[in-house]
Amino acid sequence: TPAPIPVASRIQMQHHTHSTLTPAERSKLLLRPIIDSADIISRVSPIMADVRARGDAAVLDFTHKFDRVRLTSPVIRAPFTPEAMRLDLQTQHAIDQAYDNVWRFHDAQMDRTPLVVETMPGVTCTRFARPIERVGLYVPGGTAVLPSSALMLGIPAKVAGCREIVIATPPRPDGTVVPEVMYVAHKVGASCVVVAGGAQAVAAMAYGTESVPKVDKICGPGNQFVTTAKMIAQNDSSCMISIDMPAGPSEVLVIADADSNPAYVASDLLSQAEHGADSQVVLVAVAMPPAHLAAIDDQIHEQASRLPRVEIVRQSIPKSFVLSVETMEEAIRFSNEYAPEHLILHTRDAEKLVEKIDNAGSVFVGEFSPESCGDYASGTNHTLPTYGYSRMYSGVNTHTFLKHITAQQLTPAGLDALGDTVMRLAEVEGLEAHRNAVAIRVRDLRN
Ligand code: HSO
Ligand code: ZN
Repeated sequence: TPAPIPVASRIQMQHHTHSTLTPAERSKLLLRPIIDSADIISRVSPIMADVRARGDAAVLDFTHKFDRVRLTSPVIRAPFTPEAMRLDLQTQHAIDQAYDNVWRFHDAQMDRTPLVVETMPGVTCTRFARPIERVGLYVPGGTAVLPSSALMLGIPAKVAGCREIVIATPPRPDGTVVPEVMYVAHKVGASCVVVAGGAQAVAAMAYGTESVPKVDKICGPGNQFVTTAKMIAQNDSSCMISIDMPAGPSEVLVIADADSNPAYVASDLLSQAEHGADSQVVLVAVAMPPAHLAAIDDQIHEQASRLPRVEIVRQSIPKSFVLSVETMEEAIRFSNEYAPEHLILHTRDAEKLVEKIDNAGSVFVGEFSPESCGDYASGTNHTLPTYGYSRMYSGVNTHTFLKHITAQQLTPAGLDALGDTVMRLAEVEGLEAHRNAVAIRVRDLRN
């Protein structure tokens, strides 16, 4: 038998048993780590103010300072050169297939037919969608290159019909942008790639610079600086932009029962844990025999030890936890309260549980549906609400890049029929001009 692994180096999640938790302990498990937003705001605000004041020069200075690259222009304009997007065939094929699936799913979401409702005879209300004209898509760099994020943002923007798509992403040490991102930028028809990251990239797209187009909406994941910059820009009426959603570190909650495959469960937990030291990973184990739980623990340690990003996992896994519950109802209740970004169901009859899910960014049903497929290529979007925001936010989708306009048309008979109601309500509110706008017409109609 192999020597036992020293406790200190064992990569292991914390264990809790639901039935022994106090209400306070249970509430604590539902919380995410608190982010010190005041500190981040105080660091991000001056960067944004500087980009707003000095434009390109400020962006280039921050890129020099934070990415250690001296660029001559912060923008690569389309058409992009073949060299900038040169890929091996296998990578290109993988991107193409992912593109097709994500396109298919997001194209099906497109709102092409106006809604027309005659609410009463002669009163017709309609609603129709229009693309947001100019959008800025932030594609993170950092510890991993993420061309998949360019796909997940660029495809719905293109399906929606946005007139200008701007992609921002930090440079590599040599000052170039990874060819995978350039290739996706080309496929989605981006007008330019802003070669900058962090708050400076968000500021450039929010305020516009000499070379960076000002956009109407900024979408995409990012670290706390990017997220804070998006929030600041959203609250600054001088730039008038909206954002997709607030964002925190990436998360997964796995519900597994005694039927689950320990190796598969561990692999899913680790695929999330490798994202960052702050990744949130939760396993809710339903009526699971101790030996089964131990097998999952062993798999986590063994698989993690072989990962190139084991040092990240070593930080995220010990902050993560397993919660043992007795019933599936308890598991679902906990998951709905936690409101995870990703929910994976490693249970018997997983598809029957889906209707009980009230809060989650995206659900992965059954043991052959790893989160990785949704992260890259099955068709669903991977830009999802974290931090419990799946209670009230949807993930990025085609509607993220659309807004709806309503319209109405009343016939003379319709106005005659509705007029008294409107006039009475205007009277109640003491708004005589409102009442008059109807009265002046019905007087003609009724004479
Ligand atoms: N799981 C991440 C998305 C991603 N994974 C990108 C791999 N690349 C947040 O949903
Ligand atoms: Zn992922």
